[in-house]
Amino acid sequence: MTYRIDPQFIAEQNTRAHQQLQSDYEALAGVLSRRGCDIETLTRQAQAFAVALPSWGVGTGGTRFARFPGHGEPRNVFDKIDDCGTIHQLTRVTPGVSLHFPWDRTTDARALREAATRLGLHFDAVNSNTFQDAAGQAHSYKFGSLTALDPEVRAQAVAHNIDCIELGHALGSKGLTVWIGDGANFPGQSNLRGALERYLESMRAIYAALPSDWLVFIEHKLFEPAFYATTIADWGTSFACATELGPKAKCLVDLGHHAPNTNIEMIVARLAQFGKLGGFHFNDSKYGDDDLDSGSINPFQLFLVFNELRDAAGRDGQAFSPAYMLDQSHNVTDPIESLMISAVEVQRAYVQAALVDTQALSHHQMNNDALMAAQTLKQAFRTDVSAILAMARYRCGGAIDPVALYRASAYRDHKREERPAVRGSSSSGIV
Ligand code: LRH
Ligand code: MN
Repeated sequence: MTYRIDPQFIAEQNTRAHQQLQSDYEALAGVLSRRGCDIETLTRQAQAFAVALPSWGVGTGGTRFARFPGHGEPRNVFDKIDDCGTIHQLTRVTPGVSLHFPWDRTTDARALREAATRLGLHFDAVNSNTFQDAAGQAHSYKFGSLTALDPEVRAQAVAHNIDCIELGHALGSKGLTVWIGDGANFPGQSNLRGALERYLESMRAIYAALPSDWLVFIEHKLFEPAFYATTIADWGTSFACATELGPKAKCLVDLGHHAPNTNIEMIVARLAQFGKLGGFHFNDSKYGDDDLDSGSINPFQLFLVFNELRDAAGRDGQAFSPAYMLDQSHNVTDPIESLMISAVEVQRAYVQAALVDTQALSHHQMNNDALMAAQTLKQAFRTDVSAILAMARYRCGGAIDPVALYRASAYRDHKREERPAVRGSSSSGIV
């Protein structure tokens, strides 16, 4: 039996915090009603919001320099699902888990699916991995995978992606995310057009293997591990390829995969306008692909992304349902705490964007009143919606204060007992 936080303990902890929450909630209700906003509508929207967890994010992450594992690290995909279950139990906003193969490979898909279902979880898009050589692999990806010059290497990479689709299908997933590190470190090392032609040839084979109700997400990234030219380096290349491949191919925006100061919210608006915005890997960064906690460095950017998503949803209605996923690496915090806080920060940006007075905004825009248009957005961003987020958790049986409750439960200590450290194990994925 693995330790689970007792729902009774959650109820007891919430009882202590509920009175304060109720008064904060009523105070916010007053502020919002003066703006013509109904707090109950916003709370229902918050309850309906969801962002998927990265299975590879519940183990301690690291860099190329070092990784400092914590206690009670997940040892396999079942431990990872266990921790994802606890994050959803307390936040009620993360019912989906995005798996990564071969890191999460299992021979018993049924048992894994049942374990997830018992924890109220389902599987979101799965991720292939042709940026590392797996044990026993016939051909190396040192010089690329889907773009490799050697047709046997490309065939191996295509076969791996089709294998991910089959395993994902058995787990109830409906999407495949393809991020490749393929590229060059020297000018002249590879023919840039040739590489992309080989990429499209490989992706057509993967696309042909997609079940009818599946999507494939193309994830662009400016650099790393390639440091001169990356084959799928930006949204333009991703968009061109997704358009070339067909309606089941969409673009995935990882917030950390752009040059510093890139206007990511405008990329979101563009991809949404042309019906190719498939999903997100939310995180934050200061310099490169830092994979820091969402909203921890630039929460205004996260808000502006959701402001564009609000605009797109207003235009495209139900047809517009991008996949929301976190993709982070937790090197110095307890991954469970970071993922809980990050999921709530993404939910916060979503609710703040719903607070935008769209009538006033378009009025100021139509009158070229730049200052008042900017202030209209800022008013929504400056609104502290914490009471709405906490009430949404409370009404869904979660924790009013997830991190405080998690620490009070001593969950990590219980896992330290259950999961004796395995020296040198880095099965969780990142480094
Ligand atoms: C690449 C990336 C990709 C994942 C990997 C874990 O940087 O963002 O989404 O496969 O991180
Ligand atoms: Mn990513």
